[in-house]
Amino acid sequence: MLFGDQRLNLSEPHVMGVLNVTPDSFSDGGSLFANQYVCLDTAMERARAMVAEGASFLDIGGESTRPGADAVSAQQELDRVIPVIEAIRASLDVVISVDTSTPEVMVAAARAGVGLINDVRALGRKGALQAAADTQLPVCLMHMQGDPKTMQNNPVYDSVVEDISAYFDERVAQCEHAGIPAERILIDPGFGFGKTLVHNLQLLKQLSKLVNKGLPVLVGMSRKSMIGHVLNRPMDERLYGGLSVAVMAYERGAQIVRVHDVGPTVDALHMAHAVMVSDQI
Ligand code: PT1
Repeated sequence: MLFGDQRLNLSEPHVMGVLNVTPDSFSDGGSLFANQYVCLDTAMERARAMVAEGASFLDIGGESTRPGADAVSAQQELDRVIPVIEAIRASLDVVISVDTSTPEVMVAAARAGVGLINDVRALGRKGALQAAADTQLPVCLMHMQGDPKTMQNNPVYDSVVEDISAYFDERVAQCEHAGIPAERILIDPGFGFGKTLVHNLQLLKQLSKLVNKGLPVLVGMSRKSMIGHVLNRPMDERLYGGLSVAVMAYERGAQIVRVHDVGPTVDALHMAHAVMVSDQI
């Protein structure tokens, strides 16, 4: 699949490293906000480290979307993400993904050289479908029930996997209508976005049903509360749980795994991949 000017072979697993440039990021490991200068320096240090550890993508986000997070202005987001995108683009060989729902940010990030638009609101904001179509970049459509502020109070589904599968059928059709062909669409079930623990576990177990649509699947479970709740571990002790679910997602057909701990995840998926292709040698 072509991400801007970089091509990735999605028959192998890929790791997307999280680079948050928000003051209120949910995971301390990714939060880099202090002041403009320290922020850019620290962000670049993290970016270099994640590329050295084998990340194929770096996902740059200027709006926290963890449960309970507040909204930010478009200008705030632009000020946070564009300098980081430009600096990475100038010095690192990696596909840059912009984690945004804001049309102006999509357009500016595309000009600055990103290869993927990652939108947790699946291009649902006014003007987002058109902005994303205009960039001609691939887009990752993530499923979310509700909005970040309130999504975790009592999420309900008839059947979580069927509901999300139907949601993507409809959303992909709307994207195609707006000028985004299916060849440029990735999907993500949105672990932790308006889902109970049981919803998240069922989604992972039955992830193959989403993979079956034929679109590349991206997942993000790194350090999330679904791991914390099962293991009764705080944020900084969820690595082994995260590696377990990363491998399970890959085995079920997910091609891209969004994580904070790039090096360990690259090793885990590399090992899993060797097993998965062993009968094709
Ligand atoms: C994700 C994702 C994302 N997650 C994509 N983008 C976040 N494509 C940000 C918790 O339950 O999964 N896919 N961008 C981070 N959001 C959350 C959600 C963080 C839930 C934590 C939780 O702890």
